Amino acid sequence: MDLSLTETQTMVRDTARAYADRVLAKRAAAFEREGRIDPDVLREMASMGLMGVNVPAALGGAEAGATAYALAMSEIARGCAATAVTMAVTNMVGEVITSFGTPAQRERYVPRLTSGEYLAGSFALSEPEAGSDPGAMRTTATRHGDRWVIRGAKQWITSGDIAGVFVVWARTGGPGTAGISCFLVENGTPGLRVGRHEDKMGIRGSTTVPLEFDEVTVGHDALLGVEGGGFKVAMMALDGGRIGIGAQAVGIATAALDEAVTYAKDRKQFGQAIGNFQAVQWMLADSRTELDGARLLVLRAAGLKDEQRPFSTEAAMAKMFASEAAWRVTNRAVQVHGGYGYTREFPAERHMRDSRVTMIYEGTSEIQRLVIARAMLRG
Ligand code: COS
Repeated sequence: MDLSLTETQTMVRDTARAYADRVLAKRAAAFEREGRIDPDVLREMASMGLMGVNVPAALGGAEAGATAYALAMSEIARGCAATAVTMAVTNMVGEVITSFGTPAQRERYVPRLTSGEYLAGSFALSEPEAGSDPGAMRTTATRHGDRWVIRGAKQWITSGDIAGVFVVWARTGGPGTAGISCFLVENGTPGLRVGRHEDKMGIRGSTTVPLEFDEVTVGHDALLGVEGGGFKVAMMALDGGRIGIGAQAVGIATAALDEAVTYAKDRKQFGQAIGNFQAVQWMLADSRTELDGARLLVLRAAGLKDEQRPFSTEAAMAKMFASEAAWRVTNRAVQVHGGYGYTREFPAERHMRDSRVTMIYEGTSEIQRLVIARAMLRG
């Protein structure tokens, strides 16, 4: 098994790593305090190819593949988890339009996402009554001649206030997953109303908003993929998205563990560095091992995606394991810091709060287990 990286993968990782160290790690606490990410940061990331890592160069992407994307995602998350999720969803939107869009849709939207002309893309699937079960969505799109009228509400929409384009799922047919279609809706379309920011536990620099669709009218050319095929578009996009969230969890945990190691070497109690105590060493050793396991699962899923082999189950395993490992690793990092870990003086508590959502968004850990078990039992 060859775990070495290609020249392109190394270059993309190193670009993201340098930017995380030079800019993001220093500004993450301020982004959290202000509840927003500096738009110039998002534009700079686009100019470095980070908003379309796995998108063709012809559409402005880096065309570097899924593994390079996962590596870059971990590095950006190591610097700032909120910036990383903005990048994750924007990349996912760029990829889904590239995969399912018509040539006109691709040319209209993808270069705007990859260039930073749009600060972000948004993925509008979840609803107040349809989170883990998107097949129960109530938002509808009704055809009137050559136009579609969208009515309903979406919830938990990452970057919904700054996105240039939304991928929106709505019911165009009967009940269940087969009655769902997917549309591209531009920001500023009349009737699309953005609600107030959610007051979240973590990733507070990334905005999360509800959306209301009050007779939002779009042309027939806004349909992404085939009528009734929207649910599969969502599932396939989420398969790739889950690699990104697994990679984000790895990045957050890496930051927390690095800080725990530094602290364990510096902090003295009972006349010596606390890193000399076995109780602390075991926490560090467990964290390092779990983190490497998480990283390998993420890279395996990304590698399968690069080889265009099935990766749905592997992506679910990577996301579930990495997000749960990140929770344990960040929790231990707080513990190593003792009383200081519980204060905002050290970033350990932010990493712990930031990591928590990776067990929830783009499919809860419970949904990942369901995906994994179903595939086993089906086989
Ligand atoms: N790729 C392609 N197609 C897929 C797929 C995938 N990964 N997963 C399911 N499908 C297809 C199925 O093959 C099925 O097709 P047919 O009707 O042609 O047989 C269709 O989609 C419906 O699948 P299924 O019956 O399994 O749907 P369920 O309603 O049981 O839902 C889960 C399956 C639970 C996996 C899905 O609802 C899910 O992922 N939920 C979590 C949603 C989520 O992540 N939300 C977060 C939003 S973004 S923050």
